[in-house]
Amino acid sequence: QEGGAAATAEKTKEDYQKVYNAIAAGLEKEGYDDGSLAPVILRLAWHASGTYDKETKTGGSNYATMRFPSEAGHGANAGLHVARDYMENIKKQFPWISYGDLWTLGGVAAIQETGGPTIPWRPGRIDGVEVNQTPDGRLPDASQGSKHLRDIFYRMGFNDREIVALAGAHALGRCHVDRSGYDGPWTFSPVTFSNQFYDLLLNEPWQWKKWKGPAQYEDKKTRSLMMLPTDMALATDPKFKPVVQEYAKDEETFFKDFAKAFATLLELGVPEEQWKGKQPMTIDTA
Ligand code: DDH
Repeated sequence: QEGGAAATAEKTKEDYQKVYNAIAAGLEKEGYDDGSLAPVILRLAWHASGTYDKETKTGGSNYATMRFPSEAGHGANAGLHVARDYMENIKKQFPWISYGDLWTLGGVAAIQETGGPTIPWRPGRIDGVEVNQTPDGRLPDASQGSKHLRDIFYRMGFNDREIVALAGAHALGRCHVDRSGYDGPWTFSPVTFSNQFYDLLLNEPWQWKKWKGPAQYEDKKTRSLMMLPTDMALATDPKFKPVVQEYAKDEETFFKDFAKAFATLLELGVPEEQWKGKQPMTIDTA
């Protein structure tokens, strides 16, 4: 017997480590943004998972529905073809892995390979069909404030502390005018995972950027960094702010909380029986 269920049932940690290593091997890319594909690959994992709605149990990472034109075309997903195209090459080398497992494993690689915490991860997602796509509007809108953040993240099942922890991913990457309309990186080292986002958010003086683009903040001193209105909401909301202060001071606690919340995010929408009793595993850095 070749291929099919029999072949996928036998996969071990070593098989997933090989996929991870292949993803990790190509992350560095001279000439692209800040020299790494890790941020955009992380964003793919997040947008594939963050569509989850706990009431209807729809959306999430299970079906990898961003493969289909409708969901790929949602405004929030602009630019993520860069990450999906990269993953397509990995899929050719490991055709047995589901897209949901592949994309979420990419998120794990993006965090771990840029110096972030170890993210517990397990395989079990299956490829869905077009009717599994979620409607537009499930991912956060950067122009809004605290209420919107809570509406969006409570819908996924997260609490206030987890909202703040997950937002620390903006230590990585940047905004692109031709994707979201916003412009610039959040931190001075956008290819290193750290707690710098919180420190800058609290301790830099910020001002509204004067430009024709959407309302965003820039740092007064260098005018090279940015914050979205939703990022700034974390520093002003009375419940979010103490957590921002805690993470700005204590990177270890941030790493611990981020790893837990991000691992949960990556599993949203996957029915329990699909894990087949398997516990999350640890994949080593490449
Ligand atoms: Fe984000 N994010 N994000 N984000 N995000 C953007 C880029 C990146 C929001 C809006 C934007 C999370 C939360 C939020 C990453 C990871 C995560 C951009 C710019 C916008 C806009 C896109 C572009 O122009 O290319 C908003 C709003 C929220 C929120 O309200 C909470 C979370 C939870 C994560 C995560 O990974 C856990 C990453 C990485 C990027 C950088 C992408 C890149 O190409 O670089």
